[in-house]
This record gives sequence, structure tokens and C-alpha cells, in this order.
Amino acid sequence: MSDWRAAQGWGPDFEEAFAPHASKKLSPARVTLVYRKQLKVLSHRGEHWARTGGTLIHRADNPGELPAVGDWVAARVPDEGEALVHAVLPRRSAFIRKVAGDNAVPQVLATNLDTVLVVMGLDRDFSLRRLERFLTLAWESRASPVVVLNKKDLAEALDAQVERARAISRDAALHVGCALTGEGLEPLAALVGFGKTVALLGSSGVGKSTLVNRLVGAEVMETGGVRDDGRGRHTTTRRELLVLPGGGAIVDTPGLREVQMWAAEDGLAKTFDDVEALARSCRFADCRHDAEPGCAVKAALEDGTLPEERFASWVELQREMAWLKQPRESRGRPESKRRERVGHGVRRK
Ligand SMILES: Nc1nc2c(ncn2[C@@H]2O[C@H](COP(=O)(O)OP(=O)(O)OP(=O)(O)O)[C@@H](O)[C@H]2O)c(=O)[nH]1
Ligand SMILES: [Mg+2]
Ligand SMILES: [Zn+2]
Repeated sequence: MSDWRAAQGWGPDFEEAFAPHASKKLSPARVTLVYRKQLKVLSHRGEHWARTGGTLIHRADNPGELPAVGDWVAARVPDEGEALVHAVLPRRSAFIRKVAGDNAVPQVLATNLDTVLVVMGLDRDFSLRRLERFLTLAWESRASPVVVLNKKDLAEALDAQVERARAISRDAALHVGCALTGEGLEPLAALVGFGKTVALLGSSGVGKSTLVNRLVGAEVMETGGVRDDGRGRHTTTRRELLVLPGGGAIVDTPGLREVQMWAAEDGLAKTFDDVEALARSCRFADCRHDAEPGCAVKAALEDGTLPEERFASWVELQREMAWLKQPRESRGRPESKRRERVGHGVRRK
């Protein structure tokens, strides 16, 4: 009877979380789109509009607790018209970043994911530092991160780029290919299908929607090519969960210009396990890796086994996370701190 749920990854965990709502005549549904105050959900009725209930809005401590794309919810689903979401079921996984700007507020990009495809272009977009940010949040999400280096055909120094990205990706799988032809990306097909949810994240123009079309095997998303009428380019503007006919789902997202940290200590430890292992072997447990004797980090920096930029990146991401924990009044601006640290742009005393 509820095959559509299994197809979307429903399992005993959600069944249990939903049980108390069943008696209130609510139905399970999965959020496929969040657009301002409007939601779209998939329910036994198919895909239709929904709205977040007032009680849920009032009880939420922060926007991160409101329905996000991928969420399983308990909703009142009438025979026709809008559904009303009463509760969000606990998430198996969630990809969260800090909203852009100075507010320490979480933005939940997608939830209940099995795999996060971190897509990066081998052309202009290539940045190891950004890859570290995405990987940290992807590990923290509890989904499996998979790095996709796309636009192989446009790579200027393919072997060197792949080698450097592999060194950063560590435990995450990495694939190199071309979304236009599908070459090299065949293994990704195994990640998509019945019961599975995959999300694609990365900068704008790296080929996420092109890859979605390839994985789905149809032109379901418009991609960044110049339009036929020659006016502007197609770029994805909404996060959207595409329900696949054979089961499973793919979440395509608009390109992210910046990926600021949200609390992600575990993700950081995973992404920087090399640096953290060094830090643990410093003589002093509270070593600041500055001028202390017996500092293993400093030694690795000096003999070149730990690249300077990787260390700087680890320090920076920790700093962003520490900033989030400070009380609002003493926080200051995150950006100004970053400039000081990196040592370019405006210096403030
Ligand atoms: N040469 C080359 N071009 C590609 C490849 N993959 C995608 N493209 C092109 O790159 C452009 C951007 O692709 P999209 O798939 O729209 O990129 P996106 O990541 O979805 O971009 P946003 O929606 O803005 O986040 C399009 O013109 C694609 O045809 C590739 O492997 N090689
Ligand atoms: Mg797109
Ligand atoms: Zn040290």
C-alpha cells in the first residue's frame, strides 16, 4: 500500500517517529520544494502544495527546525487542496550551512540524504579550500560525501588537479569525468535508485543540473547553456527534490557562492584527520601550534608534510565555528576576522 514511502527511503526509524502522529489523523509526506512560505510535498495523493502549520512555526527555536527539502513530515492531507504540516520527523541526515551574512542562523539545504555529491569544475571553479568546506559540511551531514570533479574536457592540468583533490578528499570517494557525455561518471548511477536520496552541491555552473539530467536519463533540469532566444543563461534557482519514477530522489540545488561553516566538529575531524592526528601528538594537550615546544603541527609545517594552506584552512574553519558559539553581543563580524587571519584586505585593530 505505501510503496511510494519505501521508494523514498521510509524505514522503521520514521515509522516509529511517526506513530504518535498517526492517531491524530495525520499522514506522512515528504517535502520536495520550499519556496518562501509555500511547500510542496509528496504524499499518498502524489505531489501537491502544502503549508507549515502555525504551531510548528511558533515552537521552532530557529529556521533549521522548519520543514526543509527532503524532510519527512506529519501532515494533514485533505482529499484536495493544500496540506498542513504539523511536525518534522527527526532527520537521518541534514546538510546545513550558516546563512550568508552576519547572522548566526542555520540554513538546512537538504535532509534525509544518503549521498552528497560535492561537484567541482576542473576549469575555473577548481578550489581545494572550497572543497574542504563542502567536505566538512558533507561529513557532518551524516550522508556519504562523494567528490565529483567535472568538466574533465576543460581541465588544464588534469593529473595534478586530480592528485591534489584526492589528497584533500581522503576517505570520500572521488570521480573524475564529464557530465555532458557521462564519461567517467558511470559509477554514480549506483548511488541513485529505489529508496535512495542523492543531493548535488557546489558552485554555480559546475554542471550539477547537467549531471542530474544524466543520472535521470532525461532533460528534467534546465542547464546553464545559453537559451535558444539568446537571453541570459539557465541557472537553477530553487532547491528541488525530484522524485524518480523508479524510486529514489535527486535534490538539485542552486550554486552556492559561499559556504560558511555551521557547527561541524565531527565533519572537521573527518576532513582534517591528518591535521588533527598531528595536533593530538603535540607535547601539550592545549598546544596552539604557535611557539610551543614539541609541537608536531609546527614540525610538519616546517618539513613540508603539512601544506601551509591546509593548516590555515583548518584554523579558519575552527575560527568560524568558534564564532558561532559566542554570545551575540561579543561576536563582531565573521568576515572581518577572516580577512585578518588570511592577511589580505582590510586589517582592523
Ligand atoms: N565542457 C563541459 N561543459 C559542461 C560539463 N558539464 C556541464 N557543462 C556545461 O556547464 C554549464 C553549466 O552547467 P549546469 O549543469 O547548468 O551547472 P549548474 O551547476 O547546475 O549551475 P547552477 O544551476 O547555476 O548552480 C552548461 O553550459 C553545461 O552544458 C562538462 O563536463 N564539460
Ligand atoms: Mg543547476
Ligand atoms: Zn602543536
